[in-house]
Formats: sequence, structure tokens, C-alpha cells
Amino acid sequence: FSPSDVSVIFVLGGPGAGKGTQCANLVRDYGFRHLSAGDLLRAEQARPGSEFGELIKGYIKDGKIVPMEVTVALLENAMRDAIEKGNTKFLIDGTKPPHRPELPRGALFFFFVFRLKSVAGFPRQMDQATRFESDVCPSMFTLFFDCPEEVMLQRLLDRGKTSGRADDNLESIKKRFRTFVETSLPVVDYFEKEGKVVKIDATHSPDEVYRAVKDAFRDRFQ
Ligand code: UP5
Ligand code: MG
Repeated sequence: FSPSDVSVIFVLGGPGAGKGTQCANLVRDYGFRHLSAGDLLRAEQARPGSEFGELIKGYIKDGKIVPMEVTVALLENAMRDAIEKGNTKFLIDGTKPPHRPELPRGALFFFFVFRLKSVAGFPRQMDQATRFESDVCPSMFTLFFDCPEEVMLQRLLDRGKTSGRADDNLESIKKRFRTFVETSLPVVDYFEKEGKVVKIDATHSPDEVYRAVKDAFRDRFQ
């Protein structure tokens, strides 16, 4: 494929910044495909008989980044399922997914990922970012939801009353904040130096935040 055919937008932001909420808006209004690595990891962890269940559980509870191979495999499977179910929306016209042996594992992953256009919360660490940009294509930009910890904390504690998420408790939230600052924020800084970060103030209401997102998209796509 040619990098010029591809538009990849990374979506980053701290835990509870509103990545999922705003990605849902973008899917609805702009036809972006959205696959949340976090959602896939939670589904795999809950799947009876999963060989990765316990491992994923531990990482998520500790707010740490799950080893990339696991996340990669889940993304691959999700895409394959979608394709098998005839969900050709994920496919570029006329292209078939390559067989596994034809491409090294990483390349296969990225072959799938570039079709998604937007992958929320990816890349969360520097090696994922550089690998994507060198192996697949440069991202158009990174949509970064900027939100102070006290605001995110309140949102996550509120959600924790009903979400059932194992990491929506004070102890896990603190660890997620630390991982974000130490591991994911450097990715934002890296892209910022390249002038490729669209920073959105994520402290306002969901509608107001989305308005800012739409304004930013209008500017960028003009
Ligand atoms: N809410 C949203 N926007 C609001 C607004 N403007 N005003 C008021 N309330 C707002 O929103 C969070 C909550 O806030 C919701 O209740 C929402 O209604 C409200 P949401 O849109 O879900 O925010 P999001 O940024 O998506 O928060 P999330 O908790 O999903 O972020 P995390 O990054 O912590 O979680 P994720 O599911 O992506 O990852 C979980 C774990 O999986 C990670 O900690 C890690 O262990 C693992 N993981 C990896 O290992 N690798 C990956 O690549 C991805 C995840
Ligand atoms: Mg989310």
C-alpha cells in the first residue's frame, strides 16, 4: 500500500480524559473506524479459557501497558473476525488480508492497523510510536485530550460506581496516571516537537469538547 492512501490519526489522553466518548462522536459523524485496545483487552480477560486472562488482569489492575504482542494479537483477531463477518468497511477496496506467513508479525499488525484510521489510545509508548511511523506511515496528527488529573480522577471515580471496571478504583487510577505521565506523555511530547499534536482542552462538557474537536478537524483538513 502507499502511505499517501492512508490517513492515520492517533488519539491520546490520560485515563478518563474522554478518548472513548469523543471517538464515538467521530465514528458517528465522520465514519472513522475505531478500535479500542483497552476494550479488546477487557473482553479477552473476561473470555473463559483465555490463556492471557490472568496476565491482562494483572496489568490492567496495575495500570501498566500490557505487553505489545498480546495487544497486537487481539487487534489482529478483531480485524480478522470483522473481515470474516463480511465487514468490508475495514478493507481498502479490492485488497485481501495477507496470509500470516507472507509478512512478519509486526508488519501484519500494522497492515491491519492502518485501515482503522484511528486507534484510540495507541501508541502508548515510544517504541510503538516510532515503529508505526517507520513501518507503516506517518500519522497525520495526534489528537491529544488534555485534562488535569483531578478532573480525570473525579470522572473515573464516578464511572467506577457503575462501570464494573477493575481499574476504576483509587489505587488503580493512581497507577494509571503514573503510567500515562511516565510512558505515554513522552509520545505526545515527541509528536509535539514535530508540530503534529492537536491539543484539545478536555475539561469542558462532552459537547463543548466535541465542538473543539470538530473545529480542529476543520482546520486540519482544509
Ligand atoms: N466523560 C468523558 N468526557 C467527559 C466530559 N467532557 N465531561 C464530563 N465527563 C466526561 O470517559 C471517562 C468517563 O468520563 C466516562 O464516564 C465518561 O462518560 C466521562 P471515557 O470517554 O471513557 O475516557 P477515556 O479517555 O476513554 O478513559 P479510559 O478510562 O478508557 O482510559 P484509559 O486510557 O485508562 O483506559 P483504556 O481502556 O484505554 O486502557 C485500560 C488499560 O488497558 C490500560 O491502563 C492498560 O493497562 C491497557 N492498555 C494497554 O496495555 N495498551 C493499550 O494500547 C491500551 C490499553
Ligand atoms: Mg476508553
